[in-house]
Amino acid sequence: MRYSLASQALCGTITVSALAVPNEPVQKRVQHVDISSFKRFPTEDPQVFLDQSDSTIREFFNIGMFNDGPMDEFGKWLDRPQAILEEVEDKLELQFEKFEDQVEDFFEGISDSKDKEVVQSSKCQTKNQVREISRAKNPFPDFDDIFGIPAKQPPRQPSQEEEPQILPDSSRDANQTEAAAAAAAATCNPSNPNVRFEWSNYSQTDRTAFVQAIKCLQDKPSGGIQFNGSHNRYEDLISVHRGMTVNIHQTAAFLVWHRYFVWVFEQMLRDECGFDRAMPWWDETKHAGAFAASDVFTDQWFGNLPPMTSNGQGTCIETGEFAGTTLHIGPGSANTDHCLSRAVDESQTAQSNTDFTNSCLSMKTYGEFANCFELGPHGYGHNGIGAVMAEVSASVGDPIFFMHHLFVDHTFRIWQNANPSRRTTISGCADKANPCTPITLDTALSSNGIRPDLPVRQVLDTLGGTFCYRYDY
Ligand SMILES: [Cu+2]
Repeated sequence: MRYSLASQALCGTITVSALAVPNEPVQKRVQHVDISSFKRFPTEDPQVFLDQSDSTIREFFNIGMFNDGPMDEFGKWLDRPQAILEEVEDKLELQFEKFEDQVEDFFEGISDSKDKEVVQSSKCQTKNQVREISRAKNPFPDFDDIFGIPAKQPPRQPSQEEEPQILPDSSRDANQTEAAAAAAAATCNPSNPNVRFEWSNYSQTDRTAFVQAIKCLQDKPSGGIQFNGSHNRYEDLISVHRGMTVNIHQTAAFLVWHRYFVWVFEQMLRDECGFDRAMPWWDETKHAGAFAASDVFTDQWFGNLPPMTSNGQGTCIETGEFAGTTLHIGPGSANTDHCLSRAVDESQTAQSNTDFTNSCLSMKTYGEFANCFELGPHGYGHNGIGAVMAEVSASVGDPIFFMHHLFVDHTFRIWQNANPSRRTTISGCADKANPCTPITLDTALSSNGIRPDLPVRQVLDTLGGTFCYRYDY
C-alpha cells in the first residue's frame, strides 16, 4: 500500500491525488512528495491549519507532518505502523476524490468569470497568478507552498562532518519556571524540532559523548538527602523512580511520567555534564529475541548482556563503559551495595517485536495502549534484560533503562501521531487509591525537585514548547 500526495499546479490545473495501490493510480500526474520536506504551512502555526481543516485532511496532514520517518521513492512511509495506514486508507481516497471535485468546481467557476482569460492564457508563465486566484478562492492551500522542495531527501545519517542539529532549547534551563515554559511553547518550530536518532543512525562521536555524560552524572555528588540512598547524581534518578514506583506503574501516569523522566535525565546530561548532542533512542523491535547481539550491548558502550546463570542469577557487568559499577539503591526498598548485573532471557526480549508493538499501536484509547505496551514490550524488555533491570523500582540503576524508555517513548509518540487529540487529552487514574484520583491535563509530574514539575498537558505534546523533539523515524 502506498500513499503519496500529488500536487501540481500546471498551467491552470491542480491535481491532488492519493495513490492507494501500486500501479493503480486513482489519478494521473502523480508527484511523489517527501512530507518531511515541509517548508511552511498556509498558517503560521501548522496546528491552526490542522484545526481548521476537515477531520480527514487533518488526520492525513497530521500523519504527514508528524510521521517520524522517511518515504521510499514510491511514496511509501517507511516504518509506518501498517495498522494505522490501513485505517486511514479508505478515508484518504474518499477525501481526495472530494478534494478533486472541489478543485474542478473551482476552475470551472474561474472559466465562467473574468479570470477566464488568465487561466486560458496562463500557460506556465502565469502559474503564479493562477495560484494567487486559487489561494484566494480555494479553501485548500496550494500544496506547492506547503511542501517547499518536492524532492525526496535521503534519511539523515549523522556523521562527524555533520552533527545532528541541536536547536537552542530554553527547556535546558534548570531554573525554568512555568512562565518560561509557556514562553518556550511559542518557540518550538514543529517542522524543525530536535531529533532523537536511533542508535544505528547515531554517530560514534555522539555515542561517546552520550555515554560519557552518563558517567559524568555518576561521578557527581548527590543533590541531597531527599534522594534516599543515593551516593551520586545519577543515583538521584534511581531514588526518585523508586520513591514514586507505586504511582507511575500500572496507572495512567506511566507513559507521561516516564516521558517526563527521560526529559529530566536529558536536561541533567545537558545542564550538569555539558552534553550538547542530539539524543539517541534504541529501536528494540530490530533486536527482538537477540538483544545481546545489539551493538548497544558491546564493550565499547553499555557493556555485554550475559545470559542468566544456571541458578537463575544475573552476572556483574565487567565490560563496557559501566563495568564495575556499584549500585547503592535497591534491590527493592533496601539500600545495599550491589553490582550492576544483567541476565538476558531472549525468549522475553523476543516479545519486543514489531507485531506486538503494532498490536498496541492499534489500540484506540490511551488506557488500552498504555496497558498493552507497559505490560507488553516494556515489561518484557525489563525482564528480558534481567537482574537490575528486572527489579522495577530500582531498575534505573542500569543505564540501559533510559535507552529502553526512549524506545517506550518513541512508541508512545508514534501512537499519538495517529490522531491529534492524543496530544491534548488523557484519562484514567493517577494513583491506585480507591476511589482513585483521576489524571487530568493539570496533574503535576514530579522529579522530586531535580527539575521543575510539569503538568501533563505539556508532557503530552513533544512539540509543545517545553518539549521540542521528534524521532528520526
Ligand atoms: Cu518505571
